[in-house]
Amino acid sequence: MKNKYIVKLNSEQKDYKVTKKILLIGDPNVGKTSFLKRYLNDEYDNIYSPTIGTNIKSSYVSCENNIYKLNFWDVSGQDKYRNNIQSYYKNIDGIILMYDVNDMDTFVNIKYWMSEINKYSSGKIIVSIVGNKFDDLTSEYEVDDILGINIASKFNCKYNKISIKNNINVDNVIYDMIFDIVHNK
Ligand SMILES: Nc1nc2c(ncn2[C@@H]2O[C@H](COP(=O)(O)OP(=O)(O)OP(=O)(O)O)[C@@H](O)[C@H]2O)c(=O)[nH]1
Ligand SMILES: [Mg+2]
Repeated sequence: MKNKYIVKLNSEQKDYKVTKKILLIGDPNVGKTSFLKRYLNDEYDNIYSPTIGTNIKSSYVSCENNIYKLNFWDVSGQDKYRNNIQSYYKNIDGIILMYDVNDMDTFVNIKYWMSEINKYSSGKIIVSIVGNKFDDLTSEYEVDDILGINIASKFNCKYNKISIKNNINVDNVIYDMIFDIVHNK
């Protein structure tokens, strides 16, 4: 298990080795801001309040005796609140591309978000396609699991299904990504 090598550090760390930039993108209301609330503070809010522009939040992880600072860029899914798109994609190490398993449109738009990634980013980037709101892993949803698996394989990305509400698999998305970033996979 890769994840046993990674430890989340909640307090400010002065002696980190390097900063990694992780971008969260995807349609409005899929759960990007909720993801960070859960990962960073273990909080969850039922009320949707759209992100305006971009919010940057930091945290730290240790991986194999080194500490990494993570800068998360939480970008609005609404075009009208997004500007200076080039700056989001500058020097990124990882992207969390999220959709809502109850909303097929947000899944169909993965193609749009992938084309944006290809247009604005360069270099080696780990992209994780994340299907959120799998609140009950045994239930059926509008976007079937297999569709997520297939699109991730088509675009050569990672795939994770999560529920931020029920705290299923959220931290693993980050741990998985950091492991691959550190090992330059
Ligand atoms: N059922 C369910 N609802 C969720 C889950 N995660 C988030 N939500 C809800 O979905 C909505 C998502 O809100 P945000 O996280 O602000 O969405 P966002 O992707 O940041 O949206 P923009 O900032 O507009 O791009 C909120 O009402 C959350 O309560 C989940 O795992 N399950
Ligand atoms: Mg948001």
